[in-house]
Amino acid sequence: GPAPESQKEAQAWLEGRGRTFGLFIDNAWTDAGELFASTNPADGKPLAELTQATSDDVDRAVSAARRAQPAWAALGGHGRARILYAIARLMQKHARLFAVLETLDNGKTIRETRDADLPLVARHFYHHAGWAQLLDEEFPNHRPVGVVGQIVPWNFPLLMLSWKIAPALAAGNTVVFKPAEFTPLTALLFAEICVQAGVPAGVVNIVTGDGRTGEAIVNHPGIDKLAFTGSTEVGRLIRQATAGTGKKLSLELGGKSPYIVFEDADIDAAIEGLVDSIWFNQGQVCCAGSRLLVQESVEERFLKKLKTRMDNLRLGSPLDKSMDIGALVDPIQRQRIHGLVEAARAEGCEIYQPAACELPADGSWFPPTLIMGASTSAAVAQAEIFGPVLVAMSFRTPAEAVQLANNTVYGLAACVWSENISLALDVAPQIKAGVVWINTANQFDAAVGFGGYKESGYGREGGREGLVEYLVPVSEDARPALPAV
Ligand code: TXE
Repeated sequence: GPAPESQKEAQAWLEGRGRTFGLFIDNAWTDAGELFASTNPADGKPLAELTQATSDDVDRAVSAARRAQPAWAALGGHGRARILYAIARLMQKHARLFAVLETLDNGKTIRETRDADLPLVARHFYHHAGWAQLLDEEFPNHRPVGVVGQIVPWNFPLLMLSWKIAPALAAGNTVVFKPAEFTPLTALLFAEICVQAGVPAGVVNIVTGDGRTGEAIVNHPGIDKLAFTGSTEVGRLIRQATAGTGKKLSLELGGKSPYIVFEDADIDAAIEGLVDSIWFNQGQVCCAGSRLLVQESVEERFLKKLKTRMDNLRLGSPLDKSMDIGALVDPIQRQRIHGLVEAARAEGCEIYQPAACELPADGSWFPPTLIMGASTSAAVAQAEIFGPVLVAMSFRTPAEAVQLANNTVYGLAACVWSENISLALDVAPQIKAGVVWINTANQFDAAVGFGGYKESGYGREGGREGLVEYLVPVSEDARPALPAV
């Protein structure tokens, strides 16, 4: 596993705070309030107690953010860049502690937190430090939106934090941020990093709690913009709640992304890409390639190889760095996924799970699962499962592949595998998805806008497009008058 020192460091960090946390408002910790627990999903044991922030707490956080915003904007791009670079460097310095803490709280493997999440988090802060420096030059006729409310899910707790907080701060906004109730710990460690990096009081406020805290943020009149990543259902509620309020809104919601394999694809590479696409983070990924569309002529060969590859996936202790598959975030998710898979079985689908895959006795686990023979309208073929469950379907022609790919309410991501680049380039733009990867999967970069179409939401995160979400054009009357000649 990871160096025992990092594990000891994580435990020491929790113990040092008495395993009980208040809220981070105005660069200070409040006393703990009504508490809820966050558990380690790999063994079901409690890790820490967190404060359920009330509407009054949210009000205090928003007030702090409002007081801090003018000075933060006035600091200028270079001043903010200096602080964002400091955050990036501190994230790298403490990357192991963050990775272990994230793995303990979320259940995802240490290989992922160490090799994927943390490097991308640092990259987001570096990238947006660069934007802060360029801001005056690139966006002379824009100003920050003001105070931003940000609500994220539990699947990439720290990475989603960086996607939200880095561009908001670069653009001169201040934030009230809420991590998901299952995975609040790395956000609280991040609060300490902000203080060390010299973030002024009130610029970053972190409130923990469940959907009630989220609603208090959404409905607060002192919030100028909301950025939400989570379920389509809650995204819809937020859109309704903010209609007519003038609040700016960006939503990154669910997905049911197609993974298209043509008969001339490099099959071995496509299998490895698929493993990454659907079993990375136990399939709890908004852009997971959860629908395999494979050309009929190679279907049998592909599925045979896929099953062999599934047999070799290692599931177990997330802190063991040789593991491919960790725990699901919470038993609630296990129950939900189990229900969907059993419904498919009852409808006559064939279900494949590696025979040798033993699940640990404690904690919330689900084996890698392949569902075959589902109709295109079946729940497992249409609903976001958000677990390690792949649904396989076949097609005959490129036109049919495109039709099936677009046959959901979502439009977040897609993969196209073919050695015929003309075919791939012809098919890709016909798929209504925010990102289409060709002969690869799960490529992310802070410089590239990420987001969806249809019920996957709107707005982009990352790069120039993502930054614009945190800016508004300067109104005519706010522009300095031209000097008289
Ligand atoms: O999401 P929620 P949950 C999907 C996925 C998953 C299902 C449920 O299918 O199984 O949603 O997950 C906060 N106002 N995705 O329940 O509820 C909540 O506290 C304001 C896909 O965890 O959307 C958390 O911080 N906020 C998705 C955040 O919203 C509210 C990632 C997300 O929680 C709120 C997550 C309210 N009324 C779930 N209710 C993806 N595609 O990335 C809850 N919250």
